[in-house]
Amino acid sequence: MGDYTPTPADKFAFGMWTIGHPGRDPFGDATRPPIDPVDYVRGLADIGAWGVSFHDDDLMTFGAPESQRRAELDRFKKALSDTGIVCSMATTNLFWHPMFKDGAFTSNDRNVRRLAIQKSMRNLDVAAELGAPTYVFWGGREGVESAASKTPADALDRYREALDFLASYVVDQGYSIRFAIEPKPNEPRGDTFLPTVGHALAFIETLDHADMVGLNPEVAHETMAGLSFYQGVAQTLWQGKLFHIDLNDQKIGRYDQDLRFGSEGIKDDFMVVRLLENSGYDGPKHFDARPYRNENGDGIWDFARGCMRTYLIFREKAKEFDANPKVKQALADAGVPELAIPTVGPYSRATADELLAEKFDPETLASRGYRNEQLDQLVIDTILGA
Ligand code: GLT
Ligand code: MN
Ligand code: MN
Repeated sequence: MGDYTPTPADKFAFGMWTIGHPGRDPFGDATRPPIDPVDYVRGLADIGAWGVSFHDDDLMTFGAPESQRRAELDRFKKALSDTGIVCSMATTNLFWHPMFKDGAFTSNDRNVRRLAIQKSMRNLDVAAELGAPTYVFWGGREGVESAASKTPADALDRYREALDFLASYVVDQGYSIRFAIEPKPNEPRGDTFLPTVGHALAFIETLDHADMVGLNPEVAHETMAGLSFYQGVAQTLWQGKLFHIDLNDQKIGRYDQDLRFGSEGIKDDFMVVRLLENSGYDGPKHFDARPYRNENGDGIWDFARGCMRTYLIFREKAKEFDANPKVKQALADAGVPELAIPTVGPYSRATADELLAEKFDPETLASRGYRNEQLDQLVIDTILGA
């Protein structure tokens, strides 16, 4: 058994709003003080993390004079260079200020929409300065409570217009930044546009710079929608669109809980880690979670260490699973390798005729057992260390 101590080579990253979340919720005020961004970056380096991500407003006071914003940014940059923590992702806060109450890129107010694009352009400049390779778009306020309040096709047109404009801005400025859309079904809006991985993947295909745009799926968000995060990430990888990932945890059917990674859906989480490790995914393992509201002091760092530790445990378990001869046999018994064999191959008149002439015995086919119970028990045995 490893000691599960993370190192920067593991590429673990945390958002500025995660470990430092003050514990505010819809029913109660902050339970702990904010952390100075410089202390935050030092803390990340101390626990063996590699990267940090930020919203514009996490670093630079919204609406403050340019000189103040520059000073705030420079302090942060110095903390990065002092510690070696990299800026792994940036994003725009398009949800906190009351002006975004009707949406940002999809607000019915054209001036709010124009401001939202301007705010994103300004922070793309900062992202480029800090070397962030990925820019996330989480449309927190892009949605409705009253379905009649927006024509969905117009909202999607405006969403696309914003992303097309911003992608062209990135190209025009010569930045090496890719976009990652983060789907979420609801909260804070009653219904959100681009609610799931599937909706977002389909939307991306309509964009001018579709090749520059991928996804940032989040465990909690797909789980809220009642979907398997594992299957969502798998299809995202299959489509070459896993540009970033938000790891956390969530009980199904609840509000967005943003729990410590690996603390709830242990089986799906194990499968996700195995998938990421076996897929060659080389991006950040980014934790978008927050400590329990009743933590403070050391407790918030316990939370951060826990996210990474559980990932590393799953990584070791995944290797153990794949190396286990019993698992290899169980995979074969389940027919897993058989699914990798093409069914009919490319179409030709000859392959079509061959298939049409083939005789199948439905009774024989129906009588096959797939030994999935045995295979799944090995997943459980591995996770539980039996
Ligand atoms: C916000 C949200 C997250 C998003 C962040 C990016 S901020 O906390 O809950 O899921 O990833 O804007
Ligand atoms: Mn979330
Ligand atoms: Mn997220």
